[in-house]
Amino acid sequence: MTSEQKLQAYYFLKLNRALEERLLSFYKQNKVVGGLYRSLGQEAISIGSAMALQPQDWVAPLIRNVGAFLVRGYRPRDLFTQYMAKATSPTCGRDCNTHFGDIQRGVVAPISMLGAMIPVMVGVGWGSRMQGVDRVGLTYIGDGGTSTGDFHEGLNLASVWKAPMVLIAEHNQFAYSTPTSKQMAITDLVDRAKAYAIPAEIVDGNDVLAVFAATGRALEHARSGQGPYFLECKTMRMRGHAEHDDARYVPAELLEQWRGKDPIERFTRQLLDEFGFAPEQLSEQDERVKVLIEEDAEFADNSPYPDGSGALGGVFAS
Ligand SMILES: Cc1ncc(C[n+]2csc(CCOP(=O)(O)OP(=O)(O)O)c2C)c(N)n1
Repeated sequence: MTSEQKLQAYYFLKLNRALEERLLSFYKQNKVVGGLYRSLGQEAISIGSAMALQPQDWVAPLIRNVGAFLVRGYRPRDLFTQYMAKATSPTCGRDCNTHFGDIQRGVVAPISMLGAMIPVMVGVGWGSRMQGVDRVGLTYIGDGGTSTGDFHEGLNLASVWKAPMVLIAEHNQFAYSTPTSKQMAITDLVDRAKAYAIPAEIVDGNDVLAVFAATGRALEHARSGQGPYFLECKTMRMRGHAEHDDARYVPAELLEQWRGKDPIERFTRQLLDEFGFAPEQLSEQDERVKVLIEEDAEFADNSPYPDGSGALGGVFAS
């Protein structure tokens, strides 16, 4: 990363976290429709990977990839209004949370079925190749999601066709309340990719620079016609599955251990101690985050709910 990119990464990490903290307040005020799924402790994965994409690449972010939406140009207000089902949201209140996208921004709208976006993004990569377009499809999966049929079918197809697809597995130790040890008989998710002859790397998911660099390698590999690439980002889910889940099944020592590896605190220390940034350069970014979050939270809070009569608009192609 250049110095400019490092500051940008810092900005997006802080924006990602501040956005979710503000959403938590809305949730406690009963203003969020449905659950609130957070990426606390995992922000470096979304930010580092999305920043490595080229403008022409397409990404399908999942529920814990709010950061990827931000890097692709969405504003906090888009997430606030989606979570609050407001008429001003990207789906005009028809759908919630991260179920939205825009092909113009290279964001493919995800659906909830775990693994389902993998074959879709294999198709994006393969279709682009057929059209002679330089485009890689990138998506994410949780550790639990790597046990689905779509994951295995998607990876197999990608490998056989050498589709330009990058898959980032966020190994955050738990699939809802199921620890990885009760989910699979292997320790590292990369073994699943290797079974399909897909090159795979284990990455420190709490290190934004490591994620950025590894995603760069993965994209380069896919872009050069060598086929898919798999990254396993080791991390920890620092909240429950969603805010309704108090995660009492997670051992306190495990959380404590990971608290010391917080990706934002760690990157901040690096910027100051290792890369020589001045504290004022970071506080300038903090101020930008604060102003934008306040402005967009107010926008979302004051936005109306959709008018029921328009519910069917935009559902079917005309
Ligand atoms: C095919 C499928 N099965 C079950 C679910 C319900 N479900 C949603 S998230 C989740 C746990 C996901 O765990 P993991 O893939 O590890 O991701 P994480 O939540 O830890 O980020 C489950 C079981 C679903 N959405 N899709």
